[in-house]
This record gives sequence, C-alpha cells and structure tokens, in this order.
Amino acid sequence: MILTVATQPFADQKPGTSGLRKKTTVFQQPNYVENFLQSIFDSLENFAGKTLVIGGDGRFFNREAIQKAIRIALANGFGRIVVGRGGLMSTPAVSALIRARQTFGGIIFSASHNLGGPNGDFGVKYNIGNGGPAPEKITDAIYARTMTIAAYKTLDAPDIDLDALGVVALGAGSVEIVDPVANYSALMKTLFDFDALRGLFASGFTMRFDAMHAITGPYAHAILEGELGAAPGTVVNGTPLPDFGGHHPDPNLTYAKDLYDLLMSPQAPDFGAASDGDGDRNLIIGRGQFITPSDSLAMLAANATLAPGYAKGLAGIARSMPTSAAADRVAAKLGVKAYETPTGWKFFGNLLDAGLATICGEESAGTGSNHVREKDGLWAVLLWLTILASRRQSVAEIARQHWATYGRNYYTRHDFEEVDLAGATALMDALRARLASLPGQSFGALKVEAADDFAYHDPVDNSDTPAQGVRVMFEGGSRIVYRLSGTGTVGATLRVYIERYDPPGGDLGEEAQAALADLIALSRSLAEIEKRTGRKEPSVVT
Ligand code: VG1
Ligand code: CO
Repeated sequence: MILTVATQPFADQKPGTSGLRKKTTVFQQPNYVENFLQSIFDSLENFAGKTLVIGGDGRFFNREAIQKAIRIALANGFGRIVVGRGGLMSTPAVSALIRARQTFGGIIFSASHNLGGPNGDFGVKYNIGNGGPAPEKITDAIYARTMTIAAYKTLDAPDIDLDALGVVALGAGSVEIVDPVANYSALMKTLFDFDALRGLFASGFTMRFDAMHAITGPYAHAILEGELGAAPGTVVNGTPLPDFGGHHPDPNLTYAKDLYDLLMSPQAPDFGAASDGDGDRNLIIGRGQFITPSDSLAMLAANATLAPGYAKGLAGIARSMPTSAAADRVAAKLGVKAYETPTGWKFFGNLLDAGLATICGEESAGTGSNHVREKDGLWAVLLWLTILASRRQSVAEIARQHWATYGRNYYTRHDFEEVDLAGATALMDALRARLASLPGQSFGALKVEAADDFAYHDPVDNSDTPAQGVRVMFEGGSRIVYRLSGTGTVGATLRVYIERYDPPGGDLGEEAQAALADLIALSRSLAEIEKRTGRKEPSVVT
C-alpha cells in the first residue's frame, strides 16, 4: 500500500560538489532522508516502471537509508530496484551497473572519504542514466524542491533482506539483490588483459592494496587476489566496516601514512595503492616513489594505449581546474585536446558522453575514463599494473622518464579544515576583490601573469558555471589556486593548491614542499590565511 506522509522542508539540503553530505545525526532526523529522496524523484520525469540502482559504501546508517529508498522509489513508481548485496556497491560499480543494465538512474549513499560512524558523515547522490552524477541543472531542481516539499510517498511494507541474492516482489514492483562485484569485474576484463596481469604477479611482483576498511575490499579481494593471483594478504583492511575502523577512508599521505611508510621502507613491495570510502579514489605509491594524483593522471594518459581498452588512442584528456597541468603536456604531445573543468566529477559527464575526452582526473586522487561516468579507484590500479607489466620498469623509473620527457609539475595541496565559515568567505571575497590588481605585480622572484575566478563554459550543453576558485598564475607555469570545499560538513574547508613547473632537465629535488617553499609562503600571505582563519598551518598536506 502506498502511503503519503506529510512533511515540511529542511533548510539545509543543498547538494555540494558530490551530492548532499551532512553529519549522520542530521540524516537520522525524522523525514530528513525521505524528504531529499522525494525531492529527487519529484525532479525527474518518465521513470514509471523503470529500473533504479541503489548502492552504498556500507557506512553507518547505510542499511536503514537503503530500506527507506527502496520503499520511496517503488511508491513513486519505479518498477525494479537493483541493490548490491548487503547494501554495498562502490560508486564506480554503481555507475557501471547503470550503464550495463541501461537503468533510468541510481542512488548512491556515501560520504566518500569523510569519516563514518554515528558521529561521522553520511551522504546521498543521484546519478543519471549515463551512470554519472546528476548535472547542476538537476541538482539545482532537487534543491529547489527540498524547499517546498510538503509530503513524500512510501510503501507500507516490511524491510527487504538485503543479504539474500535474488528477486522479491514489493508493492507494485520488485527488488533485485545482486552481487556487487560481478558486473564491475566483467567490465574490467573488457579493458585490461587479465592474462598479462596474472603473468606480472606470477613473475614475483608484489603489492599492497589498502582498502581502508571501506567498499573496495570485496572488489580488490576478488580481482587482485582472486582473478590475478596476487598473494593472499595483498589486500589489507579489506572488510568494509560501518565506521571504517574509526579512520578517515581518505587515501592520501596523511590518512594512508602506514602504506606510505611501508613503500618507503626496506621491506617495500613493488607497488602500493589505496582507495577511499566509496571506491572512486586511488592513491599510487611505487617502491620509494610517491606519485601525485596529478602526475598519475598524466602518466596513465601517456601510457593508456598499453591497455586493450585504450589501444585505439585517446580522444582527449580532461582535468579539474586545480589539478596540475601535467596532463595538458601529455595531451599536447598526443595531439589531443585538454579540457579544464570545475572540481567535481559531474562536469566530466558531458565531455565523456560526447566522445571529446577518454581519460579524466582530479588532483584529489581521482582518475577515470569513458568506461563509467565516475572516477574509479581500482580501475586506476589496474591501468598502473598494466603499464608496469608491459614496460617491465619500476614506478620510479617510469616517473623519471616521464619527467625527463615532459618536465615535472611539483604539486601540493594544503587544506585548512573546519575553519570559521565567515572568515573563509571573507578571505575568498578579499582575494576576488584584488584579482584585477594582481597581474604584473611581483612577489620576490614570482611575477603574476594572470589572475581570475575560474568560470567554466560547457562545450556540450553550453551551460556556464562561474566562481569556481581563484587562480593566481605566475610566469613560468607556477600557480596558486584557492577554493572552498563543497564536501565538508562543519564550517568551511579552505583548499590551497600550489604548483610549479620545472622543464625537462631541471631538478628541484625530490621534496615537493621544499621545491614549492616560496609559493607556499606567498599562498599564506597573499590570502592572509592566519589573520582570516586563525590557522598558522594547514590541517592536511597532500
Ligand atoms: C572533493 C575533491 C573533489 C572531488 C570531491 C568528491 O571536493 O576536491 O576533487 O570530486 O571531493 O570526491 P571538495 O569540494 O571538498 O574539494 V569523492 O571521492 O567524495 O566522491
Ligand atoms: Co569517493
């Protein structure tokens, strides 16, 4: 039986960079998740009888949210709901399944790299029929709807057993519980030569994959150890836990420090990688050699044709604006177009759909391709393994050759997390007010060439997205970028992205923080970070 439940709007349901993210306790309020889901369905048309995929990263409140979503989606007229067993499915696997089954869309419950648990964060995101995050036109409509909603529809029905594979009837439709890994694993086999990868591990190649107690555990166990013959124990922290073991499931040098320390030690395996809460990010570390996500994008793009799925070459390469320009140099050499988009994977969807770009990436440890419409952590690992299997060189040798050919973009991101929102907003306003006066000014040896607030024009749908971050560009290819995060849940997080280009033959040394020291100091003074946020040092450096 369909129930119509009266409700009233919450004022805080504005989707950010990647859906709606809030403290779990906010999501647990009566009607909170129901309102947002109903607002999603109210913003969509012509889905009666169609199929919806629902997945989650397994964090605390995942099962409850999925039960609610199943009832609300069926009450709104969807015909079939496809759910990963246990309510689990990684973000790239949801994207892959939407595409494989040509479903109407999907719902992903995740707050990605944010802490989980009762005191952590929760999130929800709607993905469209191409498998990618809903574009701004839809997220704006959803937000508008959340402000006027007066009722939601649901079913008067018991919970579904999320752990039993198979189809059960519910309301006027049905729910299908599927193995969350099977379709994803099959897709990977179409892109990569699994025999060659098996050969790599059979030759004695060793790696560690840290799933950070999050969603990629089952995928990595099945593919790396199961299919490819990596030694048992290759995957660590491979069982998804509702609180991610109390850790941030964020694969960076701060939260995956154990992995970094191992790869820098005498006991280092050949290769190390990690993924995040929902499986769309990747961290790549070779023995003794960390690869920045921006460099990883460039190196993957430069070598992509070694994988069968990309043997015909790349149509183009896209990166988010704060991502280093390393990938642009590869695009130039390949003679393909380089695209620069705002932060967030939703901006890559049109480029991929239109066949303008094949590989995309973000400095925040996200890389992916046209195989899905999300970034994909394990995909990046398999492409790296393909390159290592084919070139028979170490990660460090591949990096050194890359820099010798293209030059090196030294890169770091400094995050000032959970600072006062008013102070951070004032900091950005003050920077914006100075933009016109910066070009031509010199700060020591650094001369400003241009400064702007990044605006994106989508070449496919001609939409415009203004105010995506302040860029200060210096002569010689150095750059400081400032923007406020759209995924935090407390106060504001100021992200400062710092980059310096060193042409082939140059050598600023191994230490990025040292190679960027003058730019880092300038990034602080230019934006008056200490005065406006009260913080002398960033909370996270990646
Ligand atoms: C961050 C990253 C961005 C990424 C987004 C979602 O956004 O900077 O590159 O696309 O998270 O990633 P922000 O607005 O906090 O800078 V994930 O792994 O949450 O889906
Ligand atoms: Co993520």
